[in-house]
Amino acid sequence: MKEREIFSGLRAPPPIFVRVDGRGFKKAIHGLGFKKPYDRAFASAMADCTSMFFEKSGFNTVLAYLFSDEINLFFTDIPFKARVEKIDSVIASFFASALTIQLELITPISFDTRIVPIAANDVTKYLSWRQNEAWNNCVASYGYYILLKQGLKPHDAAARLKNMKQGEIHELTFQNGVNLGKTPCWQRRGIMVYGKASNNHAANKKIIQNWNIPLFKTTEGRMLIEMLIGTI
Ligand SMILES: Nc1nc2c(ncn2[C@@H]2O[C@H](COP(=O)(O)OP(=O)(O)O)[C@@H](O)[C@H]2O)c(=O)[nH]1
Ligand SMILES: [Mg+2]
Repeated sequence: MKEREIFSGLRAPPPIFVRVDGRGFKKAIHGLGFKKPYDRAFASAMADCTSMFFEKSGFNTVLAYLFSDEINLFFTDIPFKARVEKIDSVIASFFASALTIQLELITPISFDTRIVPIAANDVTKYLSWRQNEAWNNCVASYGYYILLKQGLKPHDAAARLKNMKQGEIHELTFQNGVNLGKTPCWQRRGIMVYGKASNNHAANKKIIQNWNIPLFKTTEGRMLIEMLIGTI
């Protein structure tokens, strides 16, 4: 019967990103009392899960970038002979377990994962794409909750937002007391987690959560990434 395990030979040679996303988190975290659209406690729990991943998963993670319910993990080497089934299932279950611990949940939650092969010199491009998504997400979710506050039904708020240009959403939030450009950096740009070798000893890595990251498309952002992936 072993020969029926027909997917076990599928491999994803590094370098790769693994993108982890909470499944149906709109519903899953509803009722836990998190502030909308952003709650620092939720972001903190996600960042702490990511720190736990660095410390306790046994994976050798180069860097992580997260926002909302999404975590991007970059690897240049991978255990399990890089078997896709192992990578996806172990990482997804690690995060589900970690978040359950962090939030003391009593209802099961799940994450999905996907593997994205990315050459080292395209890491910045990939991260800029995700960071742009974080920013679009920030604009849209503030706009959405302001429309709800104005009395629109969720369905109508979503439809209205779809027809608005970014500039119009900025104007709408501004008129309602939210200057999107002045919202906390972690909401606009996301959060990074990475290891910092202390005492010149790679095994002795201190895990850093950086809540004040640059834009990846700037020189400062590129330099941070290049420093972490060791190309400078
Ligand atoms: N209240 C609250 N909800 C959040 C926060 N961050 C993420 N979420 C929720 O997580 C969802 C993540 O989006 P997405 O993955 O597209 O939708 P999903 O299919 O419901 O997981 C958002 O729509 C929010 O409902 C937060 O800080 N506070
Ligand atoms: Mg999700």
